[in-house]
Amino acid sequence: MRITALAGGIGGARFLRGLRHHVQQATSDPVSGETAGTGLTEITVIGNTGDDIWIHGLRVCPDLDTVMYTLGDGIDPERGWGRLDETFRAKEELTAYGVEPTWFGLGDRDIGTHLVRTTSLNAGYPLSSVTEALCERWQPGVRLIPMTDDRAETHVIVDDPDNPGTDIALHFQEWWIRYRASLPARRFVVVGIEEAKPAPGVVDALRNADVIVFPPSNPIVSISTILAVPGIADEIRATRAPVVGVSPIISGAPVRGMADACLRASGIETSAAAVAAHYGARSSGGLLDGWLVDTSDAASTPVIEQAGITTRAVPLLMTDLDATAAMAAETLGLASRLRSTP
Ligand code: FO1
Repeated sequence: MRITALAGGIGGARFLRGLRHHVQQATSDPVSGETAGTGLTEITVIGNTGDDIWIHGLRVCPDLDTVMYTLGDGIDPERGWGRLDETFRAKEELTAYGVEPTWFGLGDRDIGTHLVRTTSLNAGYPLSSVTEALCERWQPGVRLIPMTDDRAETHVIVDDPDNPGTDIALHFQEWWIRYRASLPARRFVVVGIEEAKPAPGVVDALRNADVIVFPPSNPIVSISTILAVPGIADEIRATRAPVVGVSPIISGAPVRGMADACLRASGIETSAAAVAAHYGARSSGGLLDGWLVDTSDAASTPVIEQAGITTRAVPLLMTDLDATAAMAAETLGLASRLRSTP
């Protein structure tokens, strides 16, 4: 059984940990229902690279690292990003020298990952090969592939705080970390996305999946950025696999992060139904066959179903591993029902 998931950072990584746990626990195949042992269930994760940034000459890939560290048990669980037992001595030294950016939390252990990645990239290895090599250490239990090996960097167009009335482009990380997404974003621009190609393995993972999952990642700067890589959305529209998404919005608000600021900038209401509509129903040219909303949003089920997306209201708060494993079970259960209905 092949499961392919698109993923951004913290929310997506937490969901994937539950998905992996559920699949490992399943006595029978989670989608086909065949008894265990009749076929290993593989999980392929297509990771967002729009958040990637050069910091002090190092290539930092926040969403890839968050998935790798979370599934490899190296993540700082409180922050949700960066390394467990982290120190920031190098950052303190850089700040003492007055070297910008001082707003980016670059941890000493994390620098180890960025040094290996940067050295490998400079030696000519593509990001997908470098990610595979880094995962050799972390053994995340999934195959993690960047959405593209090409440059595709999310920038945010905002009103210049130092010169109101003129637009400037900030790297997503500066908008997200330095300004906490407080500067109203006019729009997002993923620099280089038009020329980007799906990384090796991405098309195959979509074309040959038995189920495709959109975890509760940021729908704009994570999932939609992956979908913006030419070819990826079309592969999802054409695949035989059921496509099931999990709402990142519960009772009109994101549980963590600032997805509402991103949705607002894109003119999308912050609701489970609006995010489903943003992805669209595959039966009418969009991407989703199924959608999970939290029980608190059960009332929105009829309007989403009317749009052609089979919807289930289940608990979506990722409070612990059992909760996220239960969400994963509901996701695969819905996919299974969608597979068996013509
Ligand atoms: N997020 C913050 O809120 N503050 C930081 O200083 C910060 C540093 C950082 C370093 C490495 C990394 O992989 C992630 C980091 N993040 C930080 C999180 C990051 O901005 C977000 O996880 C994603 O880019 C959005 O999903």
